[in-house]
Amino acid sequence: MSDASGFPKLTAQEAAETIHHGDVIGASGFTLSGYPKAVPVALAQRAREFHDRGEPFQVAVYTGASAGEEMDGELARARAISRRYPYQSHPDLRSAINDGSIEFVDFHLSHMAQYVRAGFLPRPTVALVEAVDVTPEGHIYLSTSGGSSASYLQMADRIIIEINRFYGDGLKGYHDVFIPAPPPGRQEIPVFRVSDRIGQPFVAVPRDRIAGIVETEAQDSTRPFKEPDATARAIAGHIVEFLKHEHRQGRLPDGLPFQSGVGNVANAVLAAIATEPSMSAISLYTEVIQDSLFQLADNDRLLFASGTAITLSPMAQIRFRRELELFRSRVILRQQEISNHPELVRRLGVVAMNTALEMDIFGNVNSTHVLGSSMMNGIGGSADFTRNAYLPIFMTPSTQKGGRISAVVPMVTHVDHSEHSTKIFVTEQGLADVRGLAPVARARRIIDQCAHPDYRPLLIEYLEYGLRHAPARHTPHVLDRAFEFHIRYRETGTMRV
Ligand code: 0RQ
Repeated sequence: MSDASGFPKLTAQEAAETIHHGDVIGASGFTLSGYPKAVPVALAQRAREFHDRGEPFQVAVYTGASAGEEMDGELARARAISRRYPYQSHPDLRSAINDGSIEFVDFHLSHMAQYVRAGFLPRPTVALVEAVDVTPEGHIYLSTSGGSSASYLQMADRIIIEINRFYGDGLKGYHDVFIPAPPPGRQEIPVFRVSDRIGQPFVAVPRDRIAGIVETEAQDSTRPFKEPDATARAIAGHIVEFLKHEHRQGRLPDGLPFQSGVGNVANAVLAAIATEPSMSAISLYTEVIQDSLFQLADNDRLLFASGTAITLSPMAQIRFRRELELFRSRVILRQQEISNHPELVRRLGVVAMNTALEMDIFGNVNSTHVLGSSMMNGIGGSADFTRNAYLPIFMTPSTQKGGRISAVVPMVTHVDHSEHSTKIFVTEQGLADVRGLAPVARARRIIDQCAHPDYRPLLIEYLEYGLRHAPARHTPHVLDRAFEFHIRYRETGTMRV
């Protein structure tokens, strides 16, 4: 049977049968949005059948970022993934990575497509993408995420498209697909305003590579947002006060766009901007557009939103579907290489707000590795933005696990964002602006403003001890004590003494 576009219409199972052990799948999907939802489930089943017969069946999976339960959960549990790049957030996939059975490489998201095109990574043999439409000439209209799909689609031998009818044609026109030329011939990427469109609303592929179409009608399997708790509200409050202060000082020009990471705290900060009477309307130049889009729009605070994915809670997806026409002129979805591009982040003057697992007194940030070895999600786009932002902000609650873990530690156990990139730190305790401060002054400010009172004396004692005993006073670390918080946590279950 064929679709109106002339391509074979397949069941998910038939599509999965075209995928073989050893294939490299370049898939759509970015932070639980716009990922394929039917074929991965059938592929997991196919892998289990192979394994039951004692035969190997594993594929490498590249995406934009994290995919939902139907893909990352199913494939991980079926032991169907050999390698996974460049970001994930599913608990079952995470545990397979941490038990060493899946090779995971944690890339800066802006690098992924270029690395694949350059041949640094094995070429995708199959592209598996979710779209809302495909035309007979092979123009594919992606669904809720851009990710790295355009590059995967252009490189793969075989293309399988899941046409998801949940949003329908209303989502057509949201994407702006642009792939930069390879160096050394590359020119500037001509985005000068957040709203600039520079490409096509579809990905064009040779039609003979489209192996078939699978129809679905399913929402992205996101979770509802929690109402911001007191900690999230306090963090958001400090950031809003700081932004107002910077504006009054003439250091924060009107019109700079914001990037905000994923999660409840990030969403709470944008919600606070939306409801603060003295803030003016803002643009987003971000990777993930979350529910705060609506709060900004409802409060007349949204100028424009550019991202690579629109990741909405289940209720917000229903609202978005209803209001697709309304938002069409105010939202662009780009490829992640463009949404996160250092050139553009620097040019546009993005104010970047990301979340840390832990930060150290000298300003290094760990966003990815618990106790230095367990992968959480990945660096994602946080460094694409932080390193190049006009103003980079890191936020986190000052403690975790009922106060047993301090987010401010003497030395982080893994460095994602070094002291050279970071500038502003926020916890519910307060905000530390360390611009221009040398390491010791920076440490005093971070301890004073951000550490939980239970941990402040321990951190001050470490710093003073270092000033007396470290080999140098510039960054007075004492190597045999630098991980004492973490070691104490491992041995006693708390970082407290
Ligand atoms: O554990 O799940 O058991 O409750 O980590 O922490 O406080 O719920 O915070 O969901 O905002 O995630 C950094 C992981 C924060 C995320 C991180 C434990 C904590 C909890 C989650 P539980 P919270 P969030 C845009 C930008 C990197 C990528 C990025 C992230 C769980 O923001 O992945 O920024 N960032 N991308 O208890 C041990 C610590 C801990 C800790 C927190 N110090 N030690 N456990 N936890 N701190 C998106 C993309 O790029 C795609």
